[in-house]
Amino acid sequence: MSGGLYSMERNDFDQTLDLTKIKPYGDTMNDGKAQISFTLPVPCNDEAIEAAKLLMKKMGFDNPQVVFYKELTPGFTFFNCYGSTVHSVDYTSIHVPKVDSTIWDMEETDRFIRENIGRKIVVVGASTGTDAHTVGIDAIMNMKGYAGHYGLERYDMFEAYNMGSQVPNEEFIAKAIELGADTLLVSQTVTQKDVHIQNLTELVEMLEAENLRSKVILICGGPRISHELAKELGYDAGFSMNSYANHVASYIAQELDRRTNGKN
Ligand code: B12
Repeated sequence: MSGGLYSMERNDFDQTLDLTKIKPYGDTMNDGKAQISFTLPVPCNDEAIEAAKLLMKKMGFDNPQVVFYKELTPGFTFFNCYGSTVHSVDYTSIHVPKVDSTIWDMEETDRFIRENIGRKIVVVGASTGTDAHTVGIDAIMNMKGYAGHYGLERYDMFEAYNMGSQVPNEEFIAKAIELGADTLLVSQTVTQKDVHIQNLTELVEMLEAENLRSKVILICGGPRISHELAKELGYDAGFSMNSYANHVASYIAQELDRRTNGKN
């Protein structure tokens, strides 16, 4: 389409974007439209639908609409709702702490380790505590990797040991001592009732008690882990969704180089 009307509309549309007050984009800029899903612990009936809409209003959504609902099991109703949020955020004031390293591919990282560390880096990883999710730690460590990124087992210059899931912190530390690990990789997926915080904190405390904390690069990862949270909990770095083996591998190589060779 080459009509002037279309380009004019695009122009008007773009000019309404104010990065200090961003809202969800639905059909038009600043309409604030969002889709929310939740379950209410009440039977599936008209009163449940009304309750869902009232809740949406209390959550700051104008014009709430229930677009899908279904009984999950007697006494529980699942909802998909749409609404326009009245809230906005100042995008320009946001600062997100990030892992400080240059991201390399597998070959570059191997070459860097060979030239600057001069030996293989020993990495022990596990999904610890009660956490049974293995896919995240496998994605980072397994030979075949994930989404086109080979895992640490594939690297020439990493000695990678994946202990799997539901590994108690005591066993994890014992393995790290046995293998003389340079780096520990912890995966935490389940965050219900803050179980990940307790578990991640316990590991740091146990490492400190063994006088090991400062001797290892301690890294955690998972869908709800951020670098900021990881630092708060006493870890050196945290990795979240869309992170791959080469991200963590480059970080480990550069961090170990900083520590071993005193570089900044
Ligand atoms: C598969 C799965 C399961 C399987 C796990 C099988 C297995 N062998 O792993 C089973 C059925 C066992 C399971 C059980 C449970 N699950 Co489950 N599960 C999932 C599911 C569908 C996919 C998770 C997954 O594999 N993602 C793919 C991987 C590649 O992504 P990832 O883990 O985020 O990993 C990436 C990054 O986070 C990062 N990363 C991860 N770890 C690490 C570590 C390091 C060191 C680094 C650097 C990076 C890194 O790198 C990875 C690649 O990018 C999710 C929902 C979803 N769609 O995500 C729910 C989900 C994770 N499960 C959930 C829940 C609640 C449970 C149960 C508690 C359910 C129950 N009531 O019993 C149990 C818990 C069991 C236990 N004791 O842990 C919730 C978690 C909610 C929360 N925040 O707490 C989710 C989100 C589902 C939901 N929407 O409610 N689950």
